[in-house]
Amino acid sequence: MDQVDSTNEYAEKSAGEGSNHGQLIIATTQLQGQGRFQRQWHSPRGGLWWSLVLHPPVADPSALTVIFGASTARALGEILPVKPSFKWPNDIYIGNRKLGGILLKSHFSGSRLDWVIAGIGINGNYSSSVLGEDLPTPAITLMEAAGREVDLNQVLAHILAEMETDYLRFVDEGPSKLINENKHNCSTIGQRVKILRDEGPDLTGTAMDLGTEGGLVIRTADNWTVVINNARQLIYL
Ligand code: BT5
Repeated sequence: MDQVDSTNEYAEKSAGEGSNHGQLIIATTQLQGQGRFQRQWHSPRGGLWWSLVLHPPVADPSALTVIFGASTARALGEILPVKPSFKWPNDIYIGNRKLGGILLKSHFSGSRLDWVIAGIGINGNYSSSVLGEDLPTPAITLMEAAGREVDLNQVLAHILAEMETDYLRFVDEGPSKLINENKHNCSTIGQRVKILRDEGPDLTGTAMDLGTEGGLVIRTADNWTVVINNARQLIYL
């Protein structure tokens, strides 16, 4: 589509009406792109904004956020002269600048998983200055990372191919091997972080590892090891 409020919202409606596994919704620009926790996602023309409808035959799809973060970072690393990393749980970074993000939405009937929407946004062929001054973390675009305009169709095709490989493995063998193989590229590991949670108090510690299900393993100052599965915000200290 040329323009849509949010490809995720569109894909959710479409999945609710019975759209097939593998349907891809892609838009040139989004008027109300969404981040996590109702945060706004800036989606100017020249970026890659898409959502994929999936019907995974699994009980718990939550590890797909980290898995798709790893697939996307790996795919982009094969195209760009610099290698992106993924930050737990859902960000793609180059150095300390945010290139893109992932928004996973799951829908259950009782305990049965109906569908998952994997929404991905990557800054493309524009200068990050068009995103405005209000971003808490600096942004970067594919054009800035590559030093020239990039072919967005080629980038998308490459990311989707890596996602598909990882998705099929996830369905087949679960998350743990994939996470283990990709965690060397998770730049959260080794950092001191503060985690703001909806359930439970804030937590400060060092990110040690990714858990087998995609959680973040934190060692606190008093030497407790805690696995975090949900965080409203992760602050790097
Ligand atoms: C994310 O949320 O990083 C997930 C973003 C997912 C966007 C895709 S685009 C296709 C699909 N359709 C949608 O409507 N959404 C998905 P979060 O971790 O909550 O980060 C959001 C924060 O990133 C914002 O509060 C801003 O600070 C910052 N931000 C917003 N737009 C940005 C951009 N274009 N580049 C870098 N940072 C941005």
